[in-house]
Amino acid sequence: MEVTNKLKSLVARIETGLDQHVPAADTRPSQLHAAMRYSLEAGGKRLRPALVLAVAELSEAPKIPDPLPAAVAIECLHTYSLIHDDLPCMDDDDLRRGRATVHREFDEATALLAGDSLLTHAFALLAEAYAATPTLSHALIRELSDTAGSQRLIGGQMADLLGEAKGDATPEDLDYIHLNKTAAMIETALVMGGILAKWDSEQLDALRRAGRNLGLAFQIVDDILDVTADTATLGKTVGKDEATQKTTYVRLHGLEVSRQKVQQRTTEAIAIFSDLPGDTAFLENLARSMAQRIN
Ligand code: GRG
Repeated sequence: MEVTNKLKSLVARIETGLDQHVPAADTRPSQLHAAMRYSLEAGGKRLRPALVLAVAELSEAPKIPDPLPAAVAIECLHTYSLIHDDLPCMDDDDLRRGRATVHREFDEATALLAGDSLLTHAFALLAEAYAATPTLSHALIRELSDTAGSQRLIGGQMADLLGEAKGDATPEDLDYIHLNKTAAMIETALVMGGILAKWDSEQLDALRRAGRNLGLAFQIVDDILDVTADTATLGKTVGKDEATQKTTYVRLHGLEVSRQKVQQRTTEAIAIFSDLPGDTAFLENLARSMAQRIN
């Protein structure tokens, strides 16, 4: 199956999973649950949950647990980070996933609480859905909580805010920010898939290395698109990095070198994928198609 069709079928499973595993919009208090679903249901590429499912599918173990709740959990956590990132005290954005941001559609307090609830729900889901396999449940919770914590996702966001305030982030600062703010969640999506697939620590390390490369490529693509794409296509405000004089890969290295870096990181990720067990063609093609967003 070519990459688009396979991705479509994974995304369809993820949409069903989100509907099944997140409280209904009319659950009391309905304003909170409606706001959680408003942001989740706005769409998004569903890259992280698709990676969880795609890696779990590579398993050659006789029977593995359903990876869908884990895929939903990572999308809930990712969506919380986007809602909070858009708040006036952070990036102060009006548009996300082609819709008004949650604090614009509802209000700031509701957006804050909807983010908090999605974050908490991610861990509740991992605890509940895998309760029959406590070692697995623990491994997934540990993986996701390490990534979402103060030394990775939140730490990367903090460094980003401080770097933005300084306006003079170095290439090392920039790598620190994006290894933690962007690559960490992509790395963890792959590793959660590997944990579900019952892979050993060497294979999980390979997934981490692939995720690091894929995640940095993804961020550089994001920086390039902020300069070259339009708001309607991306569904979020473009040109913001330039307007806020933010340090980005494009600002530090220029468009051409940034494009080369995307290619290098993508090639590295593909090489690691190709050494994994099972049919890795989809993962390799997905990495290629992510890089092609800038062509
Ligand atoms: C608030 C703790 C906290 C963290 C925020 C995710 C994030 C960290 C900030 C969002 C801004 C940004 C550009 C982050 C870099 C990672 C990135 C490109 C996120 C957007 O991911 P996509 O493109 O979004 O996969 P969709 O909407 O497709 O899910």
